[in-house]
Amino acid sequence: PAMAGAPRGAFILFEGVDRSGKSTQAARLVEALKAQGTPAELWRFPDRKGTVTGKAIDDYLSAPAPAAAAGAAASAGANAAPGSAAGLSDQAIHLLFSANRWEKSAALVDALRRGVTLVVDRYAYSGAAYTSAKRTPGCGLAWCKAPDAGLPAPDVTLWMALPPEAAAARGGFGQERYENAAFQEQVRAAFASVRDASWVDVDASKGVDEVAAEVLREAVDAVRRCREGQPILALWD
Ligand code: NYM
Ligand code: MG
Repeated sequence: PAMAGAPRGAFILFEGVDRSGKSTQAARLVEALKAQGTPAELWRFPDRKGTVTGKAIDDYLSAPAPAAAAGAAASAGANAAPGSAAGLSDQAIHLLFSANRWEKSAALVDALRRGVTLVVDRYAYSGAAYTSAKRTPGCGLAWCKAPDAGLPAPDVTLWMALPPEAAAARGGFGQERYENAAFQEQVRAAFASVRDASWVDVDASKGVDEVAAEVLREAVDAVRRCREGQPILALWD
């Protein structure tokens, strides 16, 4: 761990639709940073293991979604057993995803202050994009963003830009809720509404090595800015 007064680590975030290569690139980036002597850790949200909310979120995501139109496919299973996370309302699951981040926020800031660079796979932008894409009455963008306002903000957000055709060609969606092409396109549109000054576009349709090189350039730049004293900002404040 770095001594008090040592430069802080950077909060490097990956965002994108499912299958855009976030997890692959995040893992590679951590290794690349460590190889050049930058202490780095891989974090991901939802954090399914190290939190009290993680198990409920995992149950919700792995419960079979009701088969129907895109909107319905994203909604809660109406026939879920009482007490099961599978049947949570869109509002309740949204707040659990947010709480899952708040559970880790103090540890996140602590790690940054100890000089550890955090490479994070999804965060509050995913939260706002996935829930607002459901188009649930009353759950517009402002409602979706409110519970995450004040969280530590990323120093750079790497948007894994992948055209719909390229995403479709990758196919191979898993069995989780939200993993269907129609809903993913609604999510993509919602992401466009939440982008901010921290965002940098990465062409995720390129080969893995090319993407990794571009990602590393942006990450090294963020690490340098943080070393030079860029403060930790609050999200959406
Ligand atoms: N997801 C993720 C949300 O709906 N809200 C959130 O706040 C976050 C962080 O969880 N399809 C969704 C997006 C994903 C799903 O994430 C699981 P992953 O990275 O695909 O395992
Ligand atoms: Mg996924």
